[in-house]
Amino acid sequence: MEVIAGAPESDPGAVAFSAVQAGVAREVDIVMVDTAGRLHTRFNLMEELKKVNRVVGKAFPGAPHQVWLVLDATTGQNALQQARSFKDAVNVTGVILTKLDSSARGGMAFAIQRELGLPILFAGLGEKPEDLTPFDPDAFVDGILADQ
Ligand SMILES: Nc1nc2c(ncn2[C@@H]2O[C@H](COP(=O)(O)OP(=O)(O)OP(=O)(O)O)[C@@H](O)[C@H]2O)c(=O)[nH]1
Ligand SMILES: [Mg+2]
Repeated sequence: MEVIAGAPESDPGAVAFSAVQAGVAREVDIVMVDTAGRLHTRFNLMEELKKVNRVVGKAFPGAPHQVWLVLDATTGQNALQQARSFKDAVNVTGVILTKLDSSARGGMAFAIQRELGLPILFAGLGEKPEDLTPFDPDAFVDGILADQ
C-alpha cells in the first residue's frame, strides 16, 4: 500500500486529486481518501468536504464510487443528525459504526438503516485493526437479544 500525503496545511481537495491521478497512472484497483473528522455544523469544513468529493470525479470520472461515513456509536441520537448532513453534502453510500464495544447504544444501528436507508458495512469492536469487522446484522441482533 502506498500513501500519498500533502504538506501540512495543503488543500485536501488538491491532495485527493493528485492521489487519484497517481492511482490512475499506476493502475491500482482502489484509492482510499481518508478525510479528517469534522462537525457537520462547520460550514467551511463541509464545503471543503464537498470539494474533495467533486475533484476526485475530475481526476477519474465516476469517482468516488463509494463514500463511507464513520460514526461513533457512543454519540447517540445526535449521530443521526450528523449523518443526515453528511449524506446531503457528499452522497454517503455506507456507514462504519465504531465503538460498539464501549456502547450500549447499538440501537443506533437500527435508526441508521431505517431513517437514512444506509447499509452498515463495518463495525468497530475495539482499538486493534482486526477489531474492525464486517457488520453482521443477524449476529448483531442475536447479541442484543442475548443481553436482555
Ligand atoms: N474502543 C474502541 N476504540 C476505537 C474504535 N474505533 C476507533 N477507536 C479509537 O478511537 C480513537 C480515534 O480513532 P481514529 O481512527 O483516529 O478516528 P478518526 O475518525 O480517524 O479521527 P480523525 O481523523 O481525527 O477525525 C483511537 O484511539 C482509536 O483506537 C472502536 O471501535 N472501539
Ligand atoms: Mg482519521
